[in-house]
Amino acid sequence: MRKPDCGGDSEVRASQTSASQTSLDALWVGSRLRCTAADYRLQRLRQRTQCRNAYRSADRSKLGVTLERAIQQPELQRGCLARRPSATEIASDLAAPWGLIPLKDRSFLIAERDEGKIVRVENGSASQVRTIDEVDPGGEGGLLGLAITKDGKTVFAYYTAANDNRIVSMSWDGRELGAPKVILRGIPKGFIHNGGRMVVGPDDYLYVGTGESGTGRLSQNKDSLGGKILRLRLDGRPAPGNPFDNEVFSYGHRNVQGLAFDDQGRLWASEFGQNRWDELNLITKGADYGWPDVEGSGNVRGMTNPKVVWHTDEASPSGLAYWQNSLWMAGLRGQRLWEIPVDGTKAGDPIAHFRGDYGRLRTVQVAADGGSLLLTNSNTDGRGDPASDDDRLFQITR
Ligand SMILES: [Ca+2]
Repeated sequence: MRKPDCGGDSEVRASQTSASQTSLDALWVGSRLRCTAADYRLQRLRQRTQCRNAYRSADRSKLGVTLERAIQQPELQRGCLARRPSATEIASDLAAPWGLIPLKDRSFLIAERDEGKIVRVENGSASQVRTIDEVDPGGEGGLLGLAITKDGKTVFAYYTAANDNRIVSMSWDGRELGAPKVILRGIPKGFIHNGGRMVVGPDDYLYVGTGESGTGRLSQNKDSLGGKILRLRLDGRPAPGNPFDNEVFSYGHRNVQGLAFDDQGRLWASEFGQNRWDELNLITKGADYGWPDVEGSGNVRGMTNPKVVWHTDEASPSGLAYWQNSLWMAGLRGQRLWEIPVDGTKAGDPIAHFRGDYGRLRTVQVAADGGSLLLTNSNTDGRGDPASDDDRLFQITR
């Protein structure tokens, strides 16, 4: 761990000062680092990279929220920490939002998991545009991911039905969603691990993250749609060139709820671990990502290791987006937005943002104009501790 340069006179007595204390003199405490937040004043850390390195190394050493709070002080936000994102609430009182489509007119389509409803959020208020009657919510299932074609005319929805998980397509004219048409059925359904994330790739195919529905052996069964990333034509048929002559694009996954393409067209996926290791994977056609034989990294021939792993209490990742040369991953149990800098096929040290500020975080997407991120929390999903105005949609800028 690199030690931040706190200056020669910074060996200040540490104490158990509350994280909520607003004074810049608030002390933050670590087992190896002892200095005051004041040491982070801009005159001491003028170099942005130096400051970011200090922050990262402190974060990695698990010094806790106190340092983060200190860094959020207004005086410190200017200058070196101007790279820290900020969140603005743009809608509230959503019900377990899951899929999210940012539209060009700055409105949003949002899937409400347990209601089976797709709502449009416009100027801060939500109105219903479609209910999908077949949705059979329960556990982690319900109306999950949404995706839209590049021409903006077709919307896809992934949901849990009575006996399976399904994908439908609907026409979209900017006001109304047409009748849903099932384009794929037979994705294994479970009380847990239903996957559900979808994205239309740069190749105009629909990529779908699924879950093994609580039955680990499905992940290695190439004839099962569970525990996979699927690649489909927009009418639901397997994409040409798929490795196993079916819908499967990659396998050995446990529960994929995050998919994002980077600016070079590489596909990244976030995946829930079981007890120890959540994963960020770089996805290649036909590769085996290890589950259920390996959780996290292992040295098993023929199995692909993740690029980054987290303890499950720090992440439990759902949504994933690529923005400003980083991947952004929403943590449910981890209650933070992870930023993972990307350099080619390499993933750098993750940086935590908004730790605990908004509770469980479900979905993160790039805005239609690319200028910001959209983020939802998920405290009304039965596992959270909702505030009176949860769940909410935030715009993230920096
Ligand atoms: Ca794996």
